[in-house]
Amino acid sequence: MSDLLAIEPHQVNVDGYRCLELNHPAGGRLRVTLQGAQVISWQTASGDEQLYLSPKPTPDPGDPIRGGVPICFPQFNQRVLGAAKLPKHGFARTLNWKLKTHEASTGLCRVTLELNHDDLPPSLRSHWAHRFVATLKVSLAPNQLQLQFSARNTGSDPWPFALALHTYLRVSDIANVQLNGLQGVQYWDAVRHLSDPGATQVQSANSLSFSAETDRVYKNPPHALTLKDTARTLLIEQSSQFTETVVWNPGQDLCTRLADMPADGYRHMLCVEAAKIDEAVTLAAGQSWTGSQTLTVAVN
Ligand code: TA6
Repeated sequence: MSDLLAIEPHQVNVDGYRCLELNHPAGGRLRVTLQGAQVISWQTASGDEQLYLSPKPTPDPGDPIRGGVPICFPQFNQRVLGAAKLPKHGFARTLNWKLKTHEASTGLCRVTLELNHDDLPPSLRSHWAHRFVATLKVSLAPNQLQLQFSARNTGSDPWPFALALHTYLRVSDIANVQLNGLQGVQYWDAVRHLSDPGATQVQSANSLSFSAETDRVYKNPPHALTLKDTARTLLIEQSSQFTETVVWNPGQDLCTRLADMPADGYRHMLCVEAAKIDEAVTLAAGQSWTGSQTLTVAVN
């Protein structure tokens, strides 16, 4: 492909993290850390940042990065895999992934990163002995970001996993934001019913706005939602393999207790997460699973 060299990803250091940076020939820039294969920055051709990244450092090097798109795999929170003693939100977000390939065509540039069982330190292998390959394809097009995650069982025994693309969207102020498209969808409210996962409600209004801590798991949501902010509308799509959408904002009180967030950080972010968490996926030997989230910006 003739323009491959022109948009080859180069390595940059952002706040001490090794990142791959991709610049789209038509404008737009993407940064992905090797720790966690975490997209920490996505700017559209206008130069506007679309993702939230906390300006506060993490308490310790190697801790999860607060912002961008953390990959929660093979566990979500500490909820899904029961007895497996895995870190909160799994191990994928704190381990170093490897760049496998990069591709380019006129409308799109893409990097593919990979993590497999050999990347796990012995302390984790004792809790997760399964053989796997996890792949993240990150594609940048004008005004569009797509993340496609795949997991493959390369061993001979089946194993289960949960997953979320824990996307932190940057917003002008959480008070200005409406998330549309969830009307009629059943959800579990983790703020009100943490100890009762069976306590579900139905979203009555089409427009969801945010004035306090929000942590909800929407079940069988529609394929596409829209986020309306003052200066932009964002289309948020997830493929059907993701059967839940998690909506999270810590609100003022919880935010002050998060060591890696500034006190007003909650005002500038909203997580809308493509998730597979109500039931774990079980992969038989040789089997794969793939799902994607796509974000498209339209200016108001
Ligand atoms: O996705 C929502 C959630 O599970 C919340 O309950 C909250 O804990 C959030 O993720 C962030 O988790 P973290 O481990 O990154 O602080």
